[in-house]
Amino acid sequence: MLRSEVLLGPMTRGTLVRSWVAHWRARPDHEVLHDARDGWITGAQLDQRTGHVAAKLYRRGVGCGCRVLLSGANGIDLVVVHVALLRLGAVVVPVNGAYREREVTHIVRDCRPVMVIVDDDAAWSPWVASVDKRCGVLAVSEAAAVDGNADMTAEIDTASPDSPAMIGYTSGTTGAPKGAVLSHANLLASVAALAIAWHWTDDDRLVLCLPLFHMHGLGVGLHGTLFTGGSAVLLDGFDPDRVIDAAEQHDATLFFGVPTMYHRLVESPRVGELARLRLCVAGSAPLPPSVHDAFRAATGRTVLERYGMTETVMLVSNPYEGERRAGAVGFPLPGVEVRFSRESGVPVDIPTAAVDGMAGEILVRGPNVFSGYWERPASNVAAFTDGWFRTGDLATVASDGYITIVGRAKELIISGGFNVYPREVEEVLASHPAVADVAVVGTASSEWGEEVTAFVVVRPGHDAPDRDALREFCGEQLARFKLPRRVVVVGTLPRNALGKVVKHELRCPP
Ligand code: MCA
Ligand code: AMP
Repeated sequence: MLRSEVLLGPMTRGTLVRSWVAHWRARPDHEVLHDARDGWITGAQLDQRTGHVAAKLYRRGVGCGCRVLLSGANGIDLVVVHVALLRLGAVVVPVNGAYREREVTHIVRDCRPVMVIVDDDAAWSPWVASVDKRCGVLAVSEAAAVDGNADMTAEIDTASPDSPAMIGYTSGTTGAPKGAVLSHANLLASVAALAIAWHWTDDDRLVLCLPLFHMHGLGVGLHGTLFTGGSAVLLDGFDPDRVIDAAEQHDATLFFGVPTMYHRLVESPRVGELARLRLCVAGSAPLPPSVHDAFRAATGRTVLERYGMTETVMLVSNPYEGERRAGAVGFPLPGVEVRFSRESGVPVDIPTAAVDGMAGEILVRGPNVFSGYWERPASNVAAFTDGWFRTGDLATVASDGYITIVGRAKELIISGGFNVYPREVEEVLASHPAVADVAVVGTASSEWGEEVTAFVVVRPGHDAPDRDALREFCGEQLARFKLPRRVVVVGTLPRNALGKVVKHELRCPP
């Protein structure tokens, strides 16, 4: 048996919430989470408050297996509601608060939640009602409040490991956002592997500014903190000074961020102060080696880059001990198996790929891997081959086993760690009266990694719309991070014999 299996086995029995509750009861006075409004909350307080909120939500109709959309700024209120829902056995559907009507109604229509809990409940109420009038809409602050009814009880912490805990909306390799269903066991296995790989313990304290509506902030940052029994300082947004101040004031040991955050940190004159941290982890998009090197030069700390996905949580990581190689993502995490599909159709394992050095699509299997997309039987057939999930990411393996992501076989732009599906932006742009044809691609950007760029063919008889006009038009329907940062007007789009746009032939003017 592999060492990792020996280590991972006992840690992954039970469910995520039961592992958290065990910590809170073992160390009731331990300060677990901090936010600027409420200060620290202890394990005992979290246990009591999440139990109370679970009972309150139960009385409002949220039961085991019910889907609930959750969206809010990072803070203890949001965490209390998230944990309460998981303790109830409800299925949390985390959603970006920047989403507009089109994006929200797609998700509501798709997963049919019984309740939507969101910071901006006034804005979202009519959107939700336009799909389902019976679905309740509640502000996060209201849901998280303790309302004095001490008699409230509900059956909690009884969800089985295989029951669904979260549905994360993502595009998969093609198409519109669909819900990746993750079980309690999937989420537990993921953080158990990270605790081993990153030597993450109850002595650690994380500065957590990643949004809690994506897997990086939620499934890694928050769940890992609660699983290890450590603590986290929650920041409601990213700013280099706030991260550095929080690390100092709270004696933090860990920071997790997307490459755009590291890009901004290395530009701060104070970045050297992050030398106090034990471990800095990057992921969600490739960390440019120049940023990796600049961070090390300024702090003496070597960023540990890892690779993950909503459907699998974390997959591959640079080693904690040993070389953290710039530009590479490292080795499969404990319990995770990786292989590569090849054009021949015959998949190869890591040693074979390390010998031939050829790129292939990463396939993955393990206790962390989701079971499929919500109500998408056709997508699920395409997403799995012989039980292995197709990531849509292309990688090579070096002779010493380090995996490097070299590209994507899926249509996806990653801007500042947020995913943008070109088709979604194309559909909105195509509905503009002056746009005859459009293609959206990601172009290289030192700050954002990739920038949303639209190539537009103007409809005869119309003036070419400028960038700001198109952004405002799209902003009615799409979250602002999806709006094109560059617009290039072209005469025609290059198309192949099947009429499909040949995107790699699109070139931005210098
Ligand atoms: C904000 N804006 C963006 C982005 N973020 N534009 C493009 N790409 C972005 N990522 C726009 C806003 O719409 C706004 O535009 C303007 O920038 C300023 O907004 P602000 O909120 O002040 O931006 P910021 O605070 O500077 O945000 C940058 C950020 C943020 C902190 C890097 O994007 C962020 O938190 N990214 C992390 C995303 C993440 O957690 N990804 C993990 C996915 P306007 O002025 O027009 O309104 S999970 C995943 O990928 C897997 C599992 C994995 O491996 O981790
Ligand atoms: P999401 O769909 O938001 O879960 O984003 C997952 C995708 O982010 C992966 O399929 C990769 O394309 C990308 N990704 C995550 N981490 C890395 C990394 N370290 N290097 C390159 N790409 C990454």
